[in-house]
Amino acid sequence: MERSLVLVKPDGVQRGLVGEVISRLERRGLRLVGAKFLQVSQTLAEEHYAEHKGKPFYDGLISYITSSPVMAMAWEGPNAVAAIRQTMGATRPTEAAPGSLRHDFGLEVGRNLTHASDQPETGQREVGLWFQPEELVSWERAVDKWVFEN
Ligand code: IDP
Ligand code: MG
Repeated sequence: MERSLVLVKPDGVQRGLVGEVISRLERRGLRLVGAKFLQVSQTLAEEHYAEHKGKPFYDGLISYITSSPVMAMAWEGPNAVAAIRQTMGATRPTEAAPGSLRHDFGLEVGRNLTHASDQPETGQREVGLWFQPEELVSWERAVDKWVFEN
């Protein structure tokens, strides 16, 4: 089953949107497999955002993600990565589709509320970076057969 890392970033936590994010993902039919609330270390932030090192917004991005606690989660489902990125909306809130989280709650790219993995392989890697294997729960829901075709 495809997995994605989802972060409610410091602005989302400070604005009381953790429940909103979880609610939208649950409503979509995705299955939660791990969750923790943490203050992100400099090391974890740099590893997580390694692909952006050297970009003009990199330093601001690292200070943003380490500025206040985040809610880190692992979610799974068929096409989980694409589904979750669609629910979050485009990186820039003013380009995000109406009804998406970043559209409905955001204005600026540097305060865009959430992170979600961008490819299935990234999802595997990022879930592995943020969670120990024993922190992830494999489970089934009675409703799964009504949400997942196979
Ligand atoms: P994503 O979060 O939608 O995957 P990425 O391009 O991977 O977007 O960028 C990572 C994060 O870096 C974005 O979510 C946003 O917080 C921040 N970011 C991206 N581009 C800019 C920018 O031009 N200015 C400020 N922050 C940016
Ligand atoms: Mg990204």
